[in-house]
Amino acid sequence: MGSTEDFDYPQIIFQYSNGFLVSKVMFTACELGVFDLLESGEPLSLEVIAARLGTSTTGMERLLDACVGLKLLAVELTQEGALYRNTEISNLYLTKSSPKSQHHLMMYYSNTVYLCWHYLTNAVREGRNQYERAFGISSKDPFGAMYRSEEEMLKFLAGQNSIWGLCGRDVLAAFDLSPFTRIYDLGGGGGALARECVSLYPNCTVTIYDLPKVVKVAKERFVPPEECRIAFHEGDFFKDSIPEAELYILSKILHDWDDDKCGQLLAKVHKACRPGGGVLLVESLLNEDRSGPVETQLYSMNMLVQTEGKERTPAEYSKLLEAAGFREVQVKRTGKLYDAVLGRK
Ligand code: ASE
Repeated sequence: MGSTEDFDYPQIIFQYSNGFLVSKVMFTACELGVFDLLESGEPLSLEVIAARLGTSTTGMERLLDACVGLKLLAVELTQEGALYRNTEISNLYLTKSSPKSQHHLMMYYSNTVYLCWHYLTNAVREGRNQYERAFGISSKDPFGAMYRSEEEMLKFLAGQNSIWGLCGRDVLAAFDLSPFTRIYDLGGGGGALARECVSLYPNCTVTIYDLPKVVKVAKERFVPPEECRIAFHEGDFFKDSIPEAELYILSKILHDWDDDKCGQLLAKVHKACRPGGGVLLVESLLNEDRSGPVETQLYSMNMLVQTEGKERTPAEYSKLLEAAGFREVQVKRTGKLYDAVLGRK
């Protein structure tokens, strides 16, 4: 990096300060349905797009141009004027109907996560989540707050599900899980990871263990009934019993809780686990020296504003697992957002 760029003109500072403007442009284009409208491939004019989406032309022109700058749209000048179309990346990831769609995650970030981040300063001062300030609801029970309405719960579950379309295979293939046939996905939510698991390992059955209201919407909205290798178990894994299984998947669960709660949960899982079985943690891992990856550092801040947890290093997860009685802890980084840690009983 040249020193001129670093110090005479602080490009990176402006880039960072514009970060939230960039996010909001992408979220807004998703929310208004710009990428869905352009999905067919036929390029459309500003006037047609604004009319079809029921927006002003003044606002839509600004939004479309900014999306072109961000490479989420492409523009071409023709005799009839400017025509806009999706780029390959927006077609794949930002349209609702694509199998790899991240649309629901974008909506969750835009309408929930964004509001909590408004109070990041308070979160750092106080060391706790900001549900009270952001939504006027008690933050004592983070999932009571996150699932405060069926709509909020659906947005969260759909958002989480979309991530497994991108990272699910990698985290499940990080270790050979074929010896484990009876698997419980604790806090399995919308079930997308369970579906990846039964598709990758033909001899396993996966039981999604989650709160009754989560199981209800998972059955109604996310897991088709013909998926006969997926079962459900309604319960609260902190309060209710955990049935015996060979493998427990805890995917993005420990990052929601402090060390004390993680210890309680892992001890309970260890007790329930068949000898020779194990536990698979799916989490975004910090480097041992906490120097990165920056995505994980940012997610850890998100856990501060939204939950009681944090992102951890492999050594921190190993320590939690070993304290609960698990051994032979192995860590596999996938190179994507989520990594895998396996412990054995
Ligand atoms: C949780 C996960 C999330 C609790 C709150 C959360 C996310 C946002 N808010 O367990 C998802 C994190 N982001 C990605 C890309 O996975």
